[in-house]
Amino acid sequence: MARLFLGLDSSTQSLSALVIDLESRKIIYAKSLIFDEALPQYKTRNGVLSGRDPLVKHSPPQMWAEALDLIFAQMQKDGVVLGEILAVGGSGQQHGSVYFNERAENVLANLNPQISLAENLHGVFSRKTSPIWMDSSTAKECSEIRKKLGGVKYTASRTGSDAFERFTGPQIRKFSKTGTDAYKKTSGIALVSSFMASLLAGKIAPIDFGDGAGMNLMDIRKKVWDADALKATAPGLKLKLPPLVHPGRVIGKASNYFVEKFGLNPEALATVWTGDNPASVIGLGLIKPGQIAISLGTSDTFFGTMEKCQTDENGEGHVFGSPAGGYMTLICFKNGSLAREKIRELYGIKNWTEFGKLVASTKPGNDGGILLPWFEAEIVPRVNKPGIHRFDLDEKNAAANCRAIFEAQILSMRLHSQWMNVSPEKIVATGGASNDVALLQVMADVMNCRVERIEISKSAALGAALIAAHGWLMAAGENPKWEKLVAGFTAPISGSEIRPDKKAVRIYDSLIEKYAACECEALEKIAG
Ligand code: XUL
Repeated sequence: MARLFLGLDSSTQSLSALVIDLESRKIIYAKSLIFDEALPQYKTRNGVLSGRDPLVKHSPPQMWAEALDLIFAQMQKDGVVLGEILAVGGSGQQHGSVYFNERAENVLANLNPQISLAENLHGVFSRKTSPIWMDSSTAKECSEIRKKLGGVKYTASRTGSDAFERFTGPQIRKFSKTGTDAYKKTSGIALVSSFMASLLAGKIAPIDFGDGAGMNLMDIRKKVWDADALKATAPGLKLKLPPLVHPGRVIGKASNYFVEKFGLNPEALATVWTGDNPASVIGLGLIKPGQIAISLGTSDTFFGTMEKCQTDENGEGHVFGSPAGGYMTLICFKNGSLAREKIRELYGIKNWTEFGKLVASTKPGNDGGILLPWFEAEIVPRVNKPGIHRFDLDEKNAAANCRAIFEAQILSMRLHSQWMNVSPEKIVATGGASNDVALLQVMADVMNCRVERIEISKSAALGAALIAAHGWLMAAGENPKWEKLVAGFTAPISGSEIRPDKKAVRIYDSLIEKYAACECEALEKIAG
């Protein structure tokens, strides 16, 4: 008999639903709904409201709720057997926050299936819009919190990350300073993940260790709210936050709203949601320490699992709780695909095949030529003044510059992930640029480990479904092993494995020092 679990992923631009059958180990349904297209009345662009201040990025929480109605209706229309779903879980874009007033609890407990979720939620928000992870308007609040917590190193070792502009604590602090009355009227603060879980469960849902770690409010080692961080952030904050728990834990039965309206199984369990990155760790099958994923997108992200909590003294990387127990790390490099494209444009190279040919015509190590491709302000290392820097590299040599950008990006990942103390056993490459074999070969050689490709598009929703299945099995008294649970769902693309070349590995082992020195020199020059 089939055992079905539903995973939802509420991301910046869309809401995705994915159903797995644990028995046949198959994804039996996957669909996404793009906010801008399906809900134009909210007037978002890529899921985000445009305001006067370009640093401020908010989204309407009613839109996320309305999308939940639409995706359930779509599943019903597509014949998904909602009456057989055993548990529903989910993931949300990290760091975004939703603000409830005292009416919320009662409204959630009595959701009326005759009207929409958005209508049900009318009048429960103490803040109309939700700041999201793209918001970078809280630099002042970050430095205030960091100062109160004793600096970068201490903030990172305490909460898993230095105070970052997109993190929830600084967003809450800004709200408490600028909208004092509305802050006072706020009785509950949710993350995007726990907000969506609250709708499913019909009660205020807990926040999980994975997403909770992206707030600068959780003690990363003890996994409880950190009293000093709460105090440094906003008055009376403890009372506004739900408990912190393990992702996938059962909250209770799913709200009757979904049973009556869409025919969801009345016995279906609502489980605790997590952030999209912790969910992707599961959806990509990164269960054992040393399993790393590199997502090559607009920005490049380096993430993976870690057994013991190890934080970054320089405050560049993040540590979150992993749904599989232990920890996960995440390092975000802003100059990813956009920087690669800039080099392609700069040298008038037609396409990526041509680009790859030029890279292949040069030698690993590029005869010592180094490029620092900070076309945009960079997060890691922190660079506020964009610019590109060349060392022993002829600007006119197109082929050498093509190799140089690939090498710089991967050498930077190696250098800036050293604090994790994890030697990668395998790297899973995902995202648009992971089709590029030349780039993956540089990755295998610089990192000295095998690289496999995997299709990322639904990894967060898949992870969410697997986390829900884990929670359901735990509640049923079983103790499922994560490796067994993900088996079959997270296979790499067949024939995609790339192995390191021993000679090239030796070259990069010595080049890393020169790369680090070049970075220091450029950073000093920028600092003036
Ligand atoms: C992670 C982060 C983003 C969002 C995107 O720290 O800010 O990856 O989670 O949804």
